[in-house]
Amino acid sequence: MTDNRKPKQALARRSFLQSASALTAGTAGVVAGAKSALAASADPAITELKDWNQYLGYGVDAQGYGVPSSFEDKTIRRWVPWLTASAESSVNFSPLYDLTGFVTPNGLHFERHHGGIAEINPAEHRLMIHGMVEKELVFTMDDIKRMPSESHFYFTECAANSGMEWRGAQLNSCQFTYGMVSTAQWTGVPLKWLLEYAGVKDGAKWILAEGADASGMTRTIPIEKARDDVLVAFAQNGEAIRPEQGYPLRLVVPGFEGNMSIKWLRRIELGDAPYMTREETSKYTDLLEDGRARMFTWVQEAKSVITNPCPERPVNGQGHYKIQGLAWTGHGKIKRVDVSTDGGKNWQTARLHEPVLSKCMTRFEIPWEYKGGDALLVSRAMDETGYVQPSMSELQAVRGVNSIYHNNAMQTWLVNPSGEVENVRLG
Ligand SMILES: Nc1nc2c(c(=O)[nH]1)N[C@H]1C(S)=C(S)[C@@H](COP(=O)(O)O)O[C@H]1N2
Ligand SMILES: [Mo]
Repeated sequence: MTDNRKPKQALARRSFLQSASALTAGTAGVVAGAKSALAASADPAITELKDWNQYLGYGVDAQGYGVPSSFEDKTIRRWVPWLTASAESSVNFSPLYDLTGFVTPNGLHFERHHGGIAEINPAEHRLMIHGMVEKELVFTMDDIKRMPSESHFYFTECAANSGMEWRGAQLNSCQFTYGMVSTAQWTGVPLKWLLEYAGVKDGAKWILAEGADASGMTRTIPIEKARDDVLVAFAQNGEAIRPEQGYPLRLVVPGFEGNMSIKWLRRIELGDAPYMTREETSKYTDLLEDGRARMFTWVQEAKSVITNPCPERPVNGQGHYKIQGLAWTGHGKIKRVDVSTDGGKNWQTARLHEPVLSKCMTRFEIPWEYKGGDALLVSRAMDETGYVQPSMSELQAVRGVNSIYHNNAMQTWLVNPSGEVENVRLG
């Protein structure tokens, strides 16, 4: 992997045992709950001298771009080959249970493409603004980067996240049922400034955004939203947007269904009526019981999921754990998350990790003692508008069971006596 490996040389042994025992004393309260704390003298991880403590490590990274520890090679995106016809029009799900905080590392952000990942040379990329504007504009990437910019943390969730679960628990997996949501710090130029340069003509009510990929993805966005918080982003978590996230330029439409955040953005047209594209008529509509379909259901409503424990992260015997997970809402900030361990009979309010940001994922956490037997873990998010995440039966009462999109119902994980965790439906 690296080409600057040197023969290993013995180093003097560092005196690290003292600091190890000081650490144990400092965390005694927490450790008291641990199942079996080995005495230091009986623990080979402490008593045996390891290679990494005796020999020089590798030199500075010769490849120029760091990668995670080789011990973390199971922390990866995964896809379900039978779910879609091809890898070019597919989904790669984020491993939510291996993440901490609320930022999704760039290599683990979920991916959803309709025509594969476009490989765009930024020198040949342009953004055109035309239609009902005073002057039509064409921007190079250099033009965009010279303009004033802003950085914001926003979640992106595909409207089809948890879409397989409408009629009952399907996949026994947190990754495949919830992994189409991710959060990044996006840097770019607020779209409202570009629209100001162009001069919006009276009567312009809608914008059409179009991607430069093979799918030529197009979506209509109301002008009020375009003039609010939409970003024309060129960076993601401090570096250029990754190819799979829309390099070199994408739209970020905070709080709205992910489909509207057009990647590989090349064109914005202003008009006086919605454009009724495929992605907002045939797709991304919600078929109701009476045969009518809801359209333009943009906002991703409050939703939460327990990421640990979960089917991929079972419980290892009785004892003290923390239940943690993620909550988000397209309407602003998460106000509260309640957690139940008995299927919703009793609830406790979880602690939210700061900062709690608008239209961004929020991490919640609560201590839990598993006393054996069956436990039914549920989380319920509430947002700053007072909206409370519904149960599946409440959601089905208004939407029926034909929908694919916008399933934000509460999720239940059943912890069974062996410690395994199962995806179950409580109603
Ligand atoms: N040009 C273009 N933009 C696109 C798509 C696409 O296929 N092409 N997929 C959309 C969908 S359905 C979603 S959910 C989000 C996913 O963004 P991500 O791949 O960065 O997670 O991008 C949206 N933008
Ligand atoms: Mo999507």
